[in-house]
Amino acid sequence: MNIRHERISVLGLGAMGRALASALLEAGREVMVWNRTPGKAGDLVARGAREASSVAEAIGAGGLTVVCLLDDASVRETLAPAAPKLAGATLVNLTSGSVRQARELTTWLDEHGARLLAGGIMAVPPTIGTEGAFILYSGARDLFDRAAPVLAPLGRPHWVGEDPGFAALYDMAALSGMYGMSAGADHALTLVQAEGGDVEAFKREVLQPWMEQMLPFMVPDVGVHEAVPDEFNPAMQATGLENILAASGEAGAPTELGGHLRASLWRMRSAIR
Ligand code: FVH
Repeated sequence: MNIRHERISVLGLGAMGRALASALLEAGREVMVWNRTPGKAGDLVARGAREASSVAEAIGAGGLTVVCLLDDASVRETLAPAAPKLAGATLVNLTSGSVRQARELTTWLDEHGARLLAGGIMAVPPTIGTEGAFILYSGARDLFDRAAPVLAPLGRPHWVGEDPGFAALYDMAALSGMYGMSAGADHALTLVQAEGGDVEAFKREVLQPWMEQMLPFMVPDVGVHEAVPDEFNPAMQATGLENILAASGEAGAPTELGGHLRASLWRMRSAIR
């Protein structure tokens, strides 16, 4: 197979779908695009993409079909009318969804004679195709081996197993980690502002250097809650978390913003008992 000339169809031209199609065009791939609402393909067509008039036409163009829509329901809604044309097709679903949804879509496509490589994008539209971007894939290894070189311009391909649900599993888990950090930063700024601190100086001079200092320890040292090591001193950490929650109460921060603190407190208290 000539990788450069592998045909790729992209279903979905939202912010992410457009970034994917753009990176593929940039890498010299033959790209066909489709979007539910017309009028989003103009710049891509000007750069050499062909616009399909139907989902079936896009899937029938041969090669890989990358699906990047809002959610699982929109994927099902989009693929259902094209079901009779799916036999022999290879789809790569980069739409966010759950483990169960990925497994069920694999089964449904299999029943229609098509194969699925499930994916999870670890990037945002502006970072697609840049050095840090990577994409999780799960499903049959031979599918991954075929698709990875073709899709490499989107971000480093990383296979996480045969179970089609695993790309979604690792994607959701990694996002949970990211939102945890973001919630922590959000709560921190709320406290500083509520008590009259200089938010910009705090961000620049305290929060960012502190988070940068701790990040290398956070992931390697974290464990599941049953196994908080003694050297973590869970009793000390529980007292510390109670202090932060008390400070949060004094500052009048919304209770919901401290959810990550209560989760950590629960974890430390569980480890003490
Ligand atoms: N953007 C991001 O930062 C994140 C990064 C990580 C991965 N996500 C996931 O990527 C999927 C698409 O996200 P998006 O950013 O492209 O989202 P939108 O710009 O909102 O575009 C949504 C597209 O989905 C189409 N669509 C929605 N509903 C339907 C439907 N019922 N039938 C067919 N297509 C549908 C929509 O079409 P239209 O509104 O233009 O007609 C857009 O093409 C998503 O899973 C993220 O979680 C992105």
